[in-house]
Amino acid sequence: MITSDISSVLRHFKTEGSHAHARPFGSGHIHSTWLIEAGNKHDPDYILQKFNSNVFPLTAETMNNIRLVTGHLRQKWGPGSGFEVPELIECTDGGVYHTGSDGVHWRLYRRINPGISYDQVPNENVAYEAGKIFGKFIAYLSDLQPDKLSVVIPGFHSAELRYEQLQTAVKNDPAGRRAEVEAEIAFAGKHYDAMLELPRRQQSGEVPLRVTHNDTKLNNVLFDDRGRAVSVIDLDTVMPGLSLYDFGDLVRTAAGTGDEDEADLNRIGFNRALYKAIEKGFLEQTRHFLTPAETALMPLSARYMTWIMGIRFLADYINGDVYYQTHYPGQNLRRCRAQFRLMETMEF
Ligand code: ADP
Ligand code: GN1
Ligand code: MG
Repeated sequence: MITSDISSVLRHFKTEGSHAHARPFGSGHIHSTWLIEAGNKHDPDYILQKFNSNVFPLTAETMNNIRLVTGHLRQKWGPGSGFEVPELIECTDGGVYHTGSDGVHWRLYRRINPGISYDQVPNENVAYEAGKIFGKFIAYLSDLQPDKLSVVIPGFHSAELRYEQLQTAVKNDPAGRRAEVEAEIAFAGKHYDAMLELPRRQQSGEVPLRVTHNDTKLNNVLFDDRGRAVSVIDLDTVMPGLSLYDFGDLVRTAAGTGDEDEADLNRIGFNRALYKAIEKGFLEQTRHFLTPAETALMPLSARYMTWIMGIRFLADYINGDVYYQTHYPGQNLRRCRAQFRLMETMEF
């Protein structure tokens, strides 16, 4: 079944075939996503997204970044390469997104099929493949000048900015939740100085700005049914960044045990073999151009990104769950606690 609302959005895109079903899809925290299944098995399926302009207010710039990056990747990751570049479907008016009369933005991708995604890593091969495809992603974009891309979320992975945002949340305490999370606020503060090592090494020039993905969680990689990573999706945050952000966030999501919102903290642990598999895949693609500091700081980057995500979930909990999609009360706090436990268990 397809509701009339979804049908009327789809009408603005140049699609092929008929559409039989639409159902909520994936486990992203930002956009609302539906899988649009074709009426006939020879026709393509699509991925429809209601774009979150609260998180990405620079919609045109964000979509333009995606166009630039997919265009660049397509030159190297073309047909026959075994990789699939996400493909935006053009609108009937020639644009790459449709704005409804209520101001809501929509976009449509061709579905990468089967396009298997994992919220938790099932084995070392998946960890290795994910490391390799994100390494390849940075390598293939290394000849695209970072300043060609718009900075769509300034300070996205800045420890200073994220810590300041946490302090603002704590000070204003808009949802009256502060007293409940004093231990987590203290944990965030205890590690702040150590995290500043990364921005310091960036300022010194030892760690360069590159075009990076910046949202390299494991479920932003799609796999085929033989366990090969075939695509990198969720390109909204591709902008100037550090290779270490990409490596670190992948380790956060693919080298640990337990869900991102695991309630039983005893189930959270860091798996060094998975870490090594990610590192192997990533370095195979990048070691020839990474600077010595980028390689040396890889373990720190895993702690850094896990800390950043922990404090972002914490700030959102204190703010009353206004940023991330949540499915039950207290989910952001659970996510925060799980990140902090993971960070504590990381040994390299
Ligand atoms: P969010 O920013 O909310 O995480 P994503 O762009 O990651 O949104 O999409 C959410 C989910 O939809 C993904 O985790 C994936 O399962 C699925 N998905 C997105 N784009 C595609 C695509 N082109 N082909 C197949 N699945 C996709
Ligand atoms: C969000 O879009 P998604 O679910 O892949 C977030 C990331 C966080 C992640 C935590 C734009 O990613 O920064 O790491 O949740 N994306 C944005 O799971 O804030
Ligand atoms: Mg995603």
